[in-house]
Parts: sequence; C-alpha cells; structure tokens
Amino acid sequence: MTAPSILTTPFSDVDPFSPDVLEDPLPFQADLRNAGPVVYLRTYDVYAMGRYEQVRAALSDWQTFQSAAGVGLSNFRYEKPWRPPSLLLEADPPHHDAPRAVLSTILGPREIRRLGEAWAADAESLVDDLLSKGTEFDAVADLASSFPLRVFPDAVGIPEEGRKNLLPYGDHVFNAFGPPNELVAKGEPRVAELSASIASQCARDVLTSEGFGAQIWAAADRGDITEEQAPLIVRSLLTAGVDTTVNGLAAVLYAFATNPEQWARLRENPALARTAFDEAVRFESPVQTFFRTTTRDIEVGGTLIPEGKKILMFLGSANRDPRRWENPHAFDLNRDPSGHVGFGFGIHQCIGQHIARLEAATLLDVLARRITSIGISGPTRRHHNNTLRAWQSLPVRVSVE
Ligand code: OVV
Repeated sequence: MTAPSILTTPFSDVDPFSPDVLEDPLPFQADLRNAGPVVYLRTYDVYAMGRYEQVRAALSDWQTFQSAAGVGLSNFRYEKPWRPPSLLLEADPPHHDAPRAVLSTILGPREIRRLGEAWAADAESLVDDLLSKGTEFDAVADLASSFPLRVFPDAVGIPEEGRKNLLPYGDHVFNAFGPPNELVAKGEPRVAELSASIASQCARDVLTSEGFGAQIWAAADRGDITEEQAPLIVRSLLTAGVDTTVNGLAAVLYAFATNPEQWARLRENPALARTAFDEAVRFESPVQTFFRTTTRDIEVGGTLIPEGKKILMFLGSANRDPRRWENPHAFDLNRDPSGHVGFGFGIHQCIGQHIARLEAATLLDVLARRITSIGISGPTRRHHNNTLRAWQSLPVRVSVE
C-alpha cells in the first residue's frame, strides 16, 4: 500500500475477498489501518475504511452512506439485485422505519426473555447428550451450529422441512455481498431452490401461531406493515439469524479454547457470559464487512469520496484498531467490549443482537457449569465466506467434573 500524503489517497491492489485474506484477514487489516483513514481499493473501484473512528462515523451517517443501493459490492442503482432487497438491511428511512419498528419490538430484550427458560433446558439436553458420548467433539457441528438450529427455527415458527436449507442459504447471501468470485459461483446452482424454500417458509399459513413469524403477520393485520412486507421481514430473520449466531458461538468457543485462563474466569463468574460473547464478537467479528453507497461528495480523513461510490467498511478491522482498543488482539473478559461495531452501529445495528446474546449466554452458562477446561484437540479449519469470518471445524477436547 502506498503511504498517505496530502495530495493522494492511499490505494491498495490487494483483493480482500481472495482466499489468502479470507483465511487470515488480520495482516491485511493492519496494512489497511496503517495506510490511512480511507484507502482506495483498485481491484474493485471502492473506498475502504479500516479504522474504528471512520467506520463508526460512516455507520452513524445513514444520510450520506446509504444502504438502499445495496450493502454489498453490487450497486443497485445500476445492477438488478439477485433477490428482492431486504426491507431492513437494504433500505433507508422512511421505508426502513416501519419494518424496523415492528421487528425491534418483537425481538426486544423484554419480549424474548421468556424464551430463555425453554432454551436453557434445550442447552442442558444438548450438552448432556454430547458429553455422554465423550469428551472430544467438533465445537462447530456439535455446539455452534446445532444449538441455534435447535432453538431459533422454533422461535420463528417455521416447519421442520426446509430447516436444512437455512445455513446454505445464509452462506450464499453473505457471499453475494462480495464480488462475483468462486465463492458466489459455488452457491449459484442452488440459488433458485434455496430461495424458493426460504420464501415458502415465510408464508402466514406455514408459520406456527406463537413465533416471531406469526407476530410479524399480526403486525400486518394491525396495519403497522403491509401484507406484502410481512413475508420479506420473516425472510430477514431466516437469512440473518442463523449463520451469524453459528459463527458468533464458534467465535466464543474458539476464543475460550485458546485462552484457558479466560475460561477459568468465566467459571468463577458465570455472569461474565454476556461480556464474553460481546468480546468474542469484537475479537472475531463474525460479520467482517458491509458496504454503503455515498449519496453526495464527502471528505473523510483528507480524501474526497465522490457521490455514488461504494464504501467498504471493515467492521472486523475497526474492532481491532489499536487507536480505539488497548491490546486489541487479546480476548480479554476484563475489558469492556461495548462500543464494538461487530453488530454494526446506528439505525441498522443488528436487530437480532438480543437473541444472539440470549443464545450465547444460555449455552455458555450450561457449558461453564459442566466443563472444567476446553482446548483445541486437532487441526482447525476455516470456512471461507465473502462476508463472514467462519469456522468449518473446531475439534476440541473438554474435561468434566
Ligand atoms: C444483517 C443481514 C444480513 C443478511 C440479510 C439480512 C440482514 C436481511 O435482512 O435479509
């Protein structure tokens, strides 16, 4: 990368979506932060932000950094979106307001509290079954993906068939925010089938009468949203609610498996479970990046970004920016991770974050009581995705009392 100067914007020819960077994005992110507050990525003709200050400022200024032109590389002003745009993620006020208000009530911290007790029993039986089979297992397959898949589809109220499509669909959606590379091509053969499966699960008559899905349809009956909006809002839950929590749980389990003294701290004080999860979201940033599009010329850190340009915000890099975080590369339950941008920031900040925290706290609570130590027992494997920092496999060995 070139050094910043008054006359030129630093640029980079690195492809942040290449396999090497996806395997380990940290060196690239350090270069990006060091190159300047804004770096032009010549590979894609986009402007990148890797520092906390600018990422957070851009997330906070939805008027200048719009979402309605898409939050991936594709610019919806010129390119037809591959699926009907999300009414939440890919919308700005005023269209964004009603869907956001309806869903944030349904997923609010008080509203979801009742789920915690049922989920605790689910976590208990999942961990019981797992430990009865032995003390070596895969923390991704056996915990991080099995727990959300056990509790979340029931909370939404979708039928049994089609649940197996949630992770593959999410994986493709998060790939599709990136450039049309091999990861996107790999998903393309199943797009029609998976999209149809997800859409069929959003219909009023297939949803159970109690879940989030039914509550979204009830909001349509009240006139808070339209009947056309309801199924797309259910789709947002099914799209954004599974791969994210799976990788958030994988992140916290990996962080503990590689930081045994932090596991000991959690066991001493199980109330740290929520802090631990947010610290893991900061540390690993399961959602690494999102784009915005400028609605006007704007100067950021000495660079004039023209109107209509795509801006790539590196949430993961902002969450490890030494300008903001002391010892950013340490997973540390002593720190206050609040203010991290792993859930975004501003009007689009993750609407499911309370669900994610409840899932994580419920599972960690059971694990912390049963497992005295956890460590990596074999080769770990990343799963590459254009947006997600994900794990394919985390072999662990645990000790129990
Ligand atoms: C945050 C997020 C990720 C992916 C999809 C959606 C949201 C959506 O609303 O569909």
